Amino acid sequence: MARKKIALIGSGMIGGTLAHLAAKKEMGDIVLFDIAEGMPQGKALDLSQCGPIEGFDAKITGSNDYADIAGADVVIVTAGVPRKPGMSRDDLLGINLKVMKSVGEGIKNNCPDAFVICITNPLDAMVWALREFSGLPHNKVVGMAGVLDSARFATFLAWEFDCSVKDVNAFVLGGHGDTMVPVTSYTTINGIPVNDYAKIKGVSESRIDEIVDRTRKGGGEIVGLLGNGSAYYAPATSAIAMAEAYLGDQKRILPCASYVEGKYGLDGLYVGVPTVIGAGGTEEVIEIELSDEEKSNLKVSTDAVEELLEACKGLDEGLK
Ligand code: A3D
Repeated sequence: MARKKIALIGSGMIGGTLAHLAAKKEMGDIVLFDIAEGMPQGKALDLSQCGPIEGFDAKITGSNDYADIAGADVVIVTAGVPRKPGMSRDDLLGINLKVMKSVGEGIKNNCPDAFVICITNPLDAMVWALREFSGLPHNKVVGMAGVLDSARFATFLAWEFDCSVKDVNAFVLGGHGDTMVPVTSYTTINGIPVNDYAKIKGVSESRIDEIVDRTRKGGGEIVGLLGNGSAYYAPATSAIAMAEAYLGDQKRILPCASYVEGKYGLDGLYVGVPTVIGAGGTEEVIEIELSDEEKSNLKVSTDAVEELLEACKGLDEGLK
């Protein structure tokens, strides 16, 4: 059986980390694409030389030509600019929308059967734009955010309870911004609802609220500390989990920015919801019962995404 082909559009901090992880896991051969000349080729050469030490045979190449992503099975998009301290994700809208146009067209012309995972911010609007520009079906274009946001929530909870991260199943819904909705009613410590476990461990409700707040601002905390650029290790790890779910037809239920039509009272919007990922791409959006407070928090978050999308559609007209 031929090896799978993974195309990484954008070979910066996340792109390079994605390539390393995908090679180590031998997910397939890897093409690093970027507009910066020499950089993807240099990273590909450097990463290839990890092969003899780490024992992988994945072929890694760098390119500035979209023809080289032809026939890719999975495309992960990080092309664009990341945040600088003081910038919100939404500040990136205009610049990254133009980038999504060229990337979408590159995918449409070279690998229209791929499963496409978008990471570029502002995420919920960029995944919508990428779908529009690529013309791929909605079930083959998805955004990575919820896996990362849930991992941040799980990390902070594991630290608080001094328990294994393996036992924390954390759940975050909504847009990838400060209005995201960490859902405590579906968050468990090995099956024990987090609020019950907090009582057992003597952790106050207000402390859980602080952890929820830190999760919402988790990306900004790292931007502030790095001083230049944004998080890349955990974002790359999250997208790799989604790519593996697709390539292995794993039917995992992962929180992703999926196209929601009809469920959660939404009508044609990309936003973070629990999604089954298998060989069919995003195969199903799972609609869960929410409390009134969670519903109203989700509404605030989806309203913010809708507002951003309207701004995006206005700019999009200018690109036609
Ligand atoms: P960075 O290291 O700057 O890499 C981006 C790369 O994109 C650079 O190498 C650029 O040369 C390249 N690029 C720019 N324009 C184009 C183009 N038109 N075609 C191809 N390549 C291009 O950034 P990064 O890897 O740290 O972050 C990438 C994106 O991910 C940014 O938009 C971040 O905001 C976003 N991000 C999202 C999350 C989520 O959870 C959704 C988390 C972290 C970062």
